[in-house]
Amino acid sequence: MPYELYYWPMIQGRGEFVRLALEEAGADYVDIAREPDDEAGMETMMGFMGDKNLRHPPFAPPFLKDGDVVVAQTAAILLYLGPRLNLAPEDEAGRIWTHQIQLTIADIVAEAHDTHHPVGVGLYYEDQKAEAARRSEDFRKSRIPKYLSWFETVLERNTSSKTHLVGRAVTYADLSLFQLVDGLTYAFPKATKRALAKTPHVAALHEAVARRPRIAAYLASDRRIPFNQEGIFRHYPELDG
Ligand SMILES: N[C@@H](CCC(=O)N[C@@H](CS)C(=O)NCC(=O)O)C(=O)O
Repeated sequence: MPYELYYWPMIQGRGEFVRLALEEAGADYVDIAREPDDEAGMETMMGFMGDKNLRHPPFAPPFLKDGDVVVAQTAAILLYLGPRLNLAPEDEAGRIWTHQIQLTIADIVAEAHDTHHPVGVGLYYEDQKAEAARRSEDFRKSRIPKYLSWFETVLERNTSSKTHLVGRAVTYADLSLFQLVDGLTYAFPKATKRALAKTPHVAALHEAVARRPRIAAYLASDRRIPFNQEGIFRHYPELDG
């Protein structure tokens, strides 16, 4: 049975962290809302979310279905998939450390989203531009450097490898840090370039993940949705600097 990923079909968004793990592992999976008849896929996804018989209803996409198991929340999905896809350490301490890193990535992803929607998720960007400018200035000057330097420290302190966050083999956390750096570079090219100049291990990890054969093939394929102005990482030139 293939894994079933449920996520919005037009954006990378949070679903991308799951897609990257499935792609790196060469897993058999179906991106339900992106099937050739994507309207039917969307209907299936929305129907699933509204299913009153579901004991564990997802709050929001992404969610993963593996047989009878349904898991939502990006970090929980990766916690579930990690050992199954051989993308997490075998020991419990290593797994919980990988999960902590993923949760920290989830934190900055939420902050990146809030740069363009600081007042309300349901409001247009155009209706919160002044607040977005203030929020982005703080994000650029304080939050991007703080988070990236923490990832740099994690890489420096990994005694087994300087190109992996955990141990000596690739984990889903490495793939997610790649995606975070890719997204920040798209949204805030100037600020991210400055931060990456001070975090060379993070920059090297980003390049190393992009060169992994399955990831490189995925990035070059039409399965990789281009960044756009509907996703989490949006490029508004006025918010960068
Ligand atoms: N903490 C959740 C957040 C899920 C989430 O916010 N999903 C977005 C798309 S990326 C969504 O569809 N939200 C709908 C809503 O919040 O009403 C995760 O990491 O998966």
